[in-house]
Amino acid sequence: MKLKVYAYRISQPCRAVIIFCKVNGIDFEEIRVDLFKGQQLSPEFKEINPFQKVPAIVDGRFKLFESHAILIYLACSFPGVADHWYPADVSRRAKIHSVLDWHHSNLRQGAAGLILNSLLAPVFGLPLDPQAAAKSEKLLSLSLSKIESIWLKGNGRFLLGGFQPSIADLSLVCEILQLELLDEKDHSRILGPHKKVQQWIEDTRNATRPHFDEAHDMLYKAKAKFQLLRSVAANGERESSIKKVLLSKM
Ligand SMILES: N[C@@H](CCC(=O)N[C@@H](CS)C(=O)NCC(=O)O)C(=O)O
Repeated sequence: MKLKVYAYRISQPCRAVIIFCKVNGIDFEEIRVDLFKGQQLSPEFKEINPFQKVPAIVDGRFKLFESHAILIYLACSFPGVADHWYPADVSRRAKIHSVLDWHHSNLRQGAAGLILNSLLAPVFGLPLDPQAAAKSEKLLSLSLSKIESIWLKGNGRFLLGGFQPSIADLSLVCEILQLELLDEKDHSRILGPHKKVQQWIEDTRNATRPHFDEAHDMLYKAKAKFQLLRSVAANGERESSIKKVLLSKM
């Protein structure tokens, strides 16, 4: 039976799983769970992930959620996945786990917190929260500095000094790509100072082409919609307009 991937491509961990499957020739069926329509809350999806979040997979009778666990499972159980994605060497593996664990309480909190509180909250029935957005931006900027000074400090092109990407590169780069939804000024304020991060994003994109751009297509469409919204909506209308714009077909 074909692997099933439950995903919505606006979600960064979903994009990481989809890109990984495509780059490694893993045959899968993508099942869209539209977060903007609340499909993750359906009783059917709750049977697959009781936490009602994407991504999740079903492989035969085996169900799994949490993108990092999914990437590790796929790397270990599907033949033909190149070693650099999740090396057999125990120390290199452990270093990858160390980056992935750090990611969840640092980069992800910063980037996802910023986008949620400054842009997406109304889609989930929540108010925008500029104070929470500012706090998230601080954590995000600090996380980007740490990535540069710790994991990208050597001559390698990828995290931990490698010349080929691992699942950690994919997970972290997909997280950062959601910043595309910000307006140009905020995007350059945050990413502009981090030249090594910018180069690493490009290297990861190049190493996973054309799947990287294809998986991000929905994000770029949402970006274009937000740009339009910024140019037409006065401040007062913005929150209700965000929801309308994102619920229109992507
Ligand atoms: N740590 C989880 C995060 C999963 C997650 O937060 N998914 C979000 C989309 S990025 C989601 O499904 N949100 C829907 C909701 O919270 O209702 C992973 O890496 O898979």
